[in-house]
Amino acid sequence: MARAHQHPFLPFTPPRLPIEEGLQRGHRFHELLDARRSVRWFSPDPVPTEAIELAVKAANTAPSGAHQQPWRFVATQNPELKSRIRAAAEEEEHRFYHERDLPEWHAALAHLETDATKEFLEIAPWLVVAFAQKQQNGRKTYYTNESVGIACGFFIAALHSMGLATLTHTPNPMAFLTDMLGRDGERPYILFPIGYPADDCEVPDLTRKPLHEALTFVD
Ligand code: IYR
Repeated sequence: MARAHQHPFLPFTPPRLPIEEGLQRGHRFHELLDARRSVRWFSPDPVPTEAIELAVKAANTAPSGAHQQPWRFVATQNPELKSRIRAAAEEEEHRFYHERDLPEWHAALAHLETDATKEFLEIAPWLVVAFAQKQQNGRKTYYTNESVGIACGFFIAALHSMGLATLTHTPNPMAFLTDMLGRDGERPYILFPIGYPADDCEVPDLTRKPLHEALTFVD
């Protein structure tokens, strides 16, 4: 079909997979993702820079509002910077756990046994912060949170595919990361400690909600 365009378009005709092969891949992909867990006990073993680059390359393929790609991933393995980030995060978390009156939130979290101590921020070899760009060169971005959220999902999946673990850590509030990482005008979205799980890593005994609670078909 010859469509008239005002902007450049390209043919997009990826090979169609046989149905069975597509389903097999879907099963394998689910199996891969189902083995992922959020980790709070990391090994200090180093992780190559290339793994971080690959995960951000995967994140950078995410769909975004108006294709504005309103994300910036800032990565560090600098021990001094990591310990400053830990100190600032723990200060916020101390207020969150011990000073703010948030009984319902605290009750909802109890089963994770989290507290204000965030030693993983120093132990994990990498910290990566995803920032959201509400503006780019003075112009508003659209669906910023959705776009950065999707990119972070791809990022997490890519890390997992490389055998790496992470945590979607959101110290509350986390504006201190904007200054510490020099990202003026960008909003910290998620702080990811990244590494291999520690040999004695444990995770809460959680189950995924059943498919029928996650999916509704409507005729
Ligand atoms: N930011 C705190 C609290 C916290 C909040 C949620 I929602 C969690 O799923 C887990 C923790 C912390 O990191 O401990």
